[in-house]
Amino acid sequence: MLTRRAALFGAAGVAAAPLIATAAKAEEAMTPVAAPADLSSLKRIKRKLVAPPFVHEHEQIAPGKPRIVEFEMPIVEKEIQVADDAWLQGMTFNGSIPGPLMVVHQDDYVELTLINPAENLMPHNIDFHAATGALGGGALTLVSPGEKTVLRFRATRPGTFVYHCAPGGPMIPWHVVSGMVGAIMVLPRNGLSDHKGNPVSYDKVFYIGENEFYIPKDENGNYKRFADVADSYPDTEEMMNGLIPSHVVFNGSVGALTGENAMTAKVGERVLIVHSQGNRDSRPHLIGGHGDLVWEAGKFNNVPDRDLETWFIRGGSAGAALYEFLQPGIYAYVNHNLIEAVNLGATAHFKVEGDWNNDLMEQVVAPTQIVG
Ligand SMILES: [Cu+2]
Repeated sequence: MLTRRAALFGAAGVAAAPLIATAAKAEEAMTPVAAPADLSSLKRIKRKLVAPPFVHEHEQIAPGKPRIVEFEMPIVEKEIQVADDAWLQGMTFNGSIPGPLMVVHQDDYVELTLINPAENLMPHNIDFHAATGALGGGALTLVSPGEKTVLRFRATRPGTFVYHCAPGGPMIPWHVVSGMVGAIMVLPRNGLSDHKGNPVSYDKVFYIGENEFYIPKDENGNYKRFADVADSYPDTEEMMNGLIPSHVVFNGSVGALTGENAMTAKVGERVLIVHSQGNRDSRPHLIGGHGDLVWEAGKFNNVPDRDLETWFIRGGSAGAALYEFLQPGIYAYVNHNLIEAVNLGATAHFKVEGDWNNDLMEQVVAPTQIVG
């Protein structure tokens, strides 16, 4: 049985996973010693992050030379209701699951102030898959409750990339499956290009973060509810190690993007859907629609796939799909493991307005009784 202290500081975890802990420590020991970069000639811009599926204001084509783009993110530990009968002791970037989508252009500098408020219990950090060196910034950003830090990195590669908390040992998967994962989109300076290299733009962008949760049940079959994150750790870890999630959801809870919370679009609008999964593979599918252009691995230097029915999101990555809606209606956007979509929660809705096109589809005879 793990003590609360062991859960807090990862002591038991270090013993359980010596290789991971050693690897992390080796990197952490390499403190950068070079002189600070002089970026005083660069313009700065502050971006205010917004909760997914929405995305902060940004230009698709970079308006000038590379800039320093400033973001500020508090880490929030809080209980989150993830279904009618289930609660998660969540750990979040900026208070949302997933963390907010950050948008910059290639060769911009991302300058993040990461804040771990004193009321939190856990040390946290951030590993940007878009960044180079020092565990993606993880080795330079470990903050205990009551601390903050500023990390700057140059976004050299265009694409959609995951960021996540990675504080060492078994704390890494636990923090990720507790919600500490988000994404950054690094746009090419001239914006996106299609399969022929021609410019392509989007009318709307939505960010869908898929998370799986491992919420244990009690002897009566009810989901257990815990006092705080540390209290939740031993039982949750046991459930995690079974690798069978209790919930697979988009944007933090069952129904977060369905019904009244559906994403909206109009016929003729091109919608970019960024989809991340920090820990586990997924296979997004838009029922009744397609992916016109899909950067399945999310990296915009690669030629996008066309006309996809379902695309694959590798665990630990974010992909992007562009689709022009051609018919009105409610579209379900699902993880096409349909057990996960329907029974475990991984369904979102798009509500699309506009005129129906009978050339694309028409009900020739409505369902009726067979006579004779
Ligand atoms: Cu964390």
